Amino acid sequence: MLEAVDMHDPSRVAAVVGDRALTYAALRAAADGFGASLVGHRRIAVIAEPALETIVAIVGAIRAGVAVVPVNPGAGSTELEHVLGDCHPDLVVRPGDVDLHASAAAPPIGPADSIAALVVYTSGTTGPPKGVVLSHGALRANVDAIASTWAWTCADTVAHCLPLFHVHGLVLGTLAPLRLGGVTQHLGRFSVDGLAAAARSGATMIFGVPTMWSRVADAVEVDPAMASSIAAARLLVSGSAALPLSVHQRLTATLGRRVVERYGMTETLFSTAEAAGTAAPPGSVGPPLPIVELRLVDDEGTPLDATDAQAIGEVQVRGASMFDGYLRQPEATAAAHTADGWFKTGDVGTIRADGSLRLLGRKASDLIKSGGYRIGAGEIETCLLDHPDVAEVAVTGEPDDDLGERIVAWVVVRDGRAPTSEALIAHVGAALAHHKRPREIRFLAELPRTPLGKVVKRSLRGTLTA
Ligand code: MCA
Ligand code: AMP
Repeated sequence: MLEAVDMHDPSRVAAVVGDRALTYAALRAAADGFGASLVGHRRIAVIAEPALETIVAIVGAIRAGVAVVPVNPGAGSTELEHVLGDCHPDLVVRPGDVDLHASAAAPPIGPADSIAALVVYTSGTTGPPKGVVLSHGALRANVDAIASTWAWTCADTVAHCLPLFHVHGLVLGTLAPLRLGGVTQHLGRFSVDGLAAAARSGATMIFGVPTMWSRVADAVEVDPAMASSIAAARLLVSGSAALPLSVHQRLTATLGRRVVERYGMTETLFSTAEAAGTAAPPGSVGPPLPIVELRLVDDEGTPLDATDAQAIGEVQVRGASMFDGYLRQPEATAAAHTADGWFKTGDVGTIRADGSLRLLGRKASDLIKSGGYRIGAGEIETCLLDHPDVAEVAVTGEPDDDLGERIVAWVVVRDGRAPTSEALIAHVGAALAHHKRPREIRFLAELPRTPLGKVVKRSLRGTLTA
């Protein structure tokens, strides 16, 4: 997947994080120096701070054929223990462990396509996060397909401020430009100023989640100079969650440019993308990439007529960029696929007459998308039930203008206890990741339940406006 790094112009800048940069020659030397230290290792965990050292460690390991588990640097104790206990890394690497001046005698021999390159942890509806195993071949096929859709070449610089522990920031924002010989520029922390400055200094592509684009819309509407800087990039891309129509329209009006959408999932990598310069109606996430087969099925799993633009069903995907399975979880892997090998995304959509996909929602209401992060309600419920003051809990994702959905925890406290919201939010933050903290705690005397005892989350939502 990253053998191509050897072929790129050594004097060209490869990676920029904040105000530090590495050329291809420096990246290759440091990455292969690091990779050479991993002899005998199968899998390493990398605490994925946005830093050049993180990029060097990940590139070095991947080039050496050692799988990388990128870990959220803000992971709390329970989450970290789970991830490290589940993937058994041979080594846990932090940025301070990586020497940017290391070097290796010779480049490693390119690993086979079938070897695991990444294991990315992501939430499901129940239980703790699962490790999604992605091979070199899947990454290569996916990057090359999306590059052809976007006419993405070594002349492009991608600017972004996405986390490096999910595939949006890591695969699309970082590894793809390095495979293609272009530049990956990470701003460290999200800021609209930073994105505008990057575009002024030559960034040609800007990648973000809808929450970022919504904040860009707020900023550019009151700052025409910032608007023209951002509009100078040739491709503005939104993904990881639905871009609200209003944000799409505001950006088009202010920038004079359309933000294009693409759709993906940790398990499938990127499945659809609008081509640069297309004029599809807002809400379209584009047609399937050339290597992706996509279909809709009804509730019984029967495929729907692909030419029927009215048909609504679950999106199923297969092709060369699919994951190998959930790490050490063959049952979960099998349950996520049909007998004939289609991956069940859980997303619901329609296919327009022009072949592009339009997403309408998800089958499971227990998966929350907040700020572009995928969060399982069950993981937060389990965590809150560990708190001594909590008797019962239900977690939901409520509509939110900025985040898409915000996490709300509905809590019944134990008799005689009176925890504060802050204490419960801090409890989740210490155990899980910061973005899994509920934004709001609602205390209730009891949870609405069916006669069989199942919580009726829909009725909880009704009480928000009451
Ligand atoms: C947040 N804060 C809180 C709480 N939550 N304080 C108290 N209680 C809470 N519950 C604090 C934060 O710590 C922060 O404080 C401040 O409030 C603002 O937080 P927030 O609104 O979350 O803003 P943010 O921290 O700037 O984050 C927004 C973000 C972030 C930058 C958009 O959500 C993000 O990076 N999202 C990207 C997710 C992503 O990459 N997903 C891709 C998955 P302070 O300022 O003091 O720190 S891959 C995928 O989906 C597929 C494959 C695909 O298709 O891409
Ligand atoms: P994750 O595995 O964190 O990558 O989350 C994948 C999920 O994000 C998908 O199953 C979708 O529900 C959602 N998603 C990704 N891209 C888009 C998009 N462009 N529009 C709507 N939802 C999206």
